[in-house]
Parts: sequence; structure tokens; C-alpha cells
Amino acid sequence: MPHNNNPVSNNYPMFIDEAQIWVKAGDGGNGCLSFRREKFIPKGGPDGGDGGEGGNVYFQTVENLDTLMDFTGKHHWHAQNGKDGSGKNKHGADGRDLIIDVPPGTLIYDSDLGLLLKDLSEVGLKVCICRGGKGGRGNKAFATATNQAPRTTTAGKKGRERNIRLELKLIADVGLVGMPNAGKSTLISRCSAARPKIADYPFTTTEPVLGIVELSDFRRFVMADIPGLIEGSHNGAGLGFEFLKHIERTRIIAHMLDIMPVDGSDPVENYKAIRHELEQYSKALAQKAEIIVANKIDLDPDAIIVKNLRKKVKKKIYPISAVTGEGVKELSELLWEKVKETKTAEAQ
Ligand SMILES: Nc1nc2c(ncn2[C@@H]2O[C@H](COP(=O)(O)OP(=O)(O)OP(=O)(O)O)[C@@H](O)[C@H]2O)c(=O)[nH]1
Ligand SMILES: [Mg+2]
Repeated sequence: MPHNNNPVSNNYPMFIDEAQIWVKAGDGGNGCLSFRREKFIPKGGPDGGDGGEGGNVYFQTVENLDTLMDFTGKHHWHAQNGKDGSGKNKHGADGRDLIIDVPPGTLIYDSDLGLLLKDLSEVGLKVCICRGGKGGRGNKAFATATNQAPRTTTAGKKGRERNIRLELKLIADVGLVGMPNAGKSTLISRCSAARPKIADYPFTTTEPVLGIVELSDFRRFVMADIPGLIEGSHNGAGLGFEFLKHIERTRIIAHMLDIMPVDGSDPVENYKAIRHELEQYSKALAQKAEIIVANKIDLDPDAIIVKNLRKKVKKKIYPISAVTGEGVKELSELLWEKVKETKTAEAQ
């Protein structure tokens, strides 16, 4: 399926969540062929009722949804068919509409036509994507003065079906920043289903990767892994520059420090260098809430390096090992809390 999540050519927003589904409106019920048959009324007239209408398929945007993950396990969505008409002029019941909830920011495409049907940009929008089929007519409807006993009925019309591609522009809640090789991709692959490439050389990550971090009780947030930053990133050095503008849109930054860089550099200096890049890039970025994560603590069993880091950086530091998983759960909970705080602050 063609889809472009290359932020360089796509400007903004870059993170795209997608789902491919098939939707079908209900078929109309068939018209009924029937004649009145009652005691003492030998030749009753036609009394076949019309079929009910098929249900429509709607999409609507709701609050509290922020991914298209609910569509991964369900590809077929079907509104109810209309019921057939029956004797005694009974109309068939209309089929129930199907209303599909999507998060605000969802684009709805007809994937066969490659056509954008609707941009559901805000909460509270609702759009009909497939109309249900009309009900067929019962023979009663065909009775005329000259044909009082018609045997004609029509079948219900088919409900419309479409192959739909949903595309959601996501803005990550947490942006991972740090030097190349700090272990950003290792972390995102440990706490989400994202599987970016991981390797022991700098600039392994060349494009942002998005992961959804899931916690208990359906809590989740979106984390973005971007290419490593280096000195001069704000001026375009390395790969990170293109992606800083997206990190600017995240709610918080998780600043990842490698406590034992293979190039022998000093983690404190590295921390300052990245801070400098963020500050040079923009005020908004520099002012964003930051969680400092000290990674690779499995290499520091006596916690001496972390202790030293705390002393020098003079800020709260959260130690983890993205490889062994130590501290990752606690970090995820903390990030969730911080994301929630910023969401609450925004809502006020
Ligand atoms: N010992 C140890 N090694 C780690 C840990 N986390 C990551 N690494 C290693 O560090 C190297 C770099 O990891 P990545 O996750 O690719 O680092 P990155 O920050 O995404 O790097 P770039 O994409 O190049 O910016 C890999 O060899 C990882 O196996 C950790 O907690 N402990
Ligand atoms: Mg990486």
C-alpha cells in the first residue's frame, strides 16, 4: 500500500497511522408478493409490503480515541440489511446504521479510487460513506385500476460497499532525543510494537519511527524515535535537523543519555551539547518539559556513573537499561504521568 511517512517530503505532520478496511451498507429488503387471504373475503387484493432500507455506514469523530489501532483486528464492517416486506402490507424493518468511531484527524480515502472522501479534522463530525440499499416494493404498490392483482415485486437494492483506507496524522506525545547510539531505538522497541533498526553505529535511524506505548487499563501514549542529534544539528548537521520541527510538536521530550559512550565522550558534555542544539533550534523546543534518561545502566553495576551524572547535571535523572529492561516500566509510567499533566494543562 503506498504511503508516505517521509517527513522530508511531507512537511507536517509526519507520523501516520493507517488502517485498511472494507465497509458495506445494508442491502434493502425485498418487496413481498402476497394476497389477502381471509375468511369470507374470497378474492382479497394484493397486500405484499415493501422491503426495509439497508442501514448506512457513517464515520464519526469522537474524543478519547487517538489511534487507529482498533481497526487492526477487524477489517470487515457491515451495516444491517433491511428486512423483507411481508403480507398484510407489512413493511420490512429498516436496517440499523453502522456508525464507526475514529479519532479526530482521520482522513478517509476510497482506496480503489485513490480518492479522499473526507477529512474528519475535529471531534463531533459525522459523514455518511456508504448509503444503504433502498427496499424493494411489494406487489401492493403495483396495484392499479386496471391491474388489481399484480404479481410484480422488486428486489431490494444492494447497499454500497467500499474499500476504505483510514489515515491518521499523529502527533507524538513523547519525543526521544539524544546523541546517535544512545539507545533511543532500543528503548522504543522495548516499550512499544515499533521495530526500528538497532545497531552499534551512529545514525542507524534515518527516519522517525513511531511507537505506541501501551500500559495497563488501556492507557497509552505515542512515542517518536528520531535520528540522533549532534553538534550543529540545528544548522543542518547530521540527520536530526529535519526532525527537530516535529519534536517541537510533541508534548514532552525524553532526553536519552548514553552513560558509557563508545567514543569515550563525556555524558555530561553530551547532555549539554544536545541541550544547546535544542535551545539554538527554537525557544519552544528548549522550553518543553524534559525527562532525562540515563541509559545502559547494565554497564554501571555500582551506579557510580549515574551518581556522578546526577551531581553534575543537577537535575532529576531516570536510570534505565533499554537492553535488560530495568527501569523501563517505571519510565513508561512516568512519561505517561507527564503526558497526562500536559494534556490537562492544555485543556484548562
Ligand atoms: N549495554 C547496553 N547497550 C545498549 C543499551 N541500549 C542500547 N544499547 C546498544 O547501543 C547501540 C545503539 O542502540 P540504538 O538503539 O540503535 O541507538 P539509537 O540512539 O537509536 O542510535 P541512532 O539511531 O544511531 O541515533 C546498540 O548496539 C544497542 O544494542 C543498554 O541499555 N545497554
Ligand atoms: Mg536509532
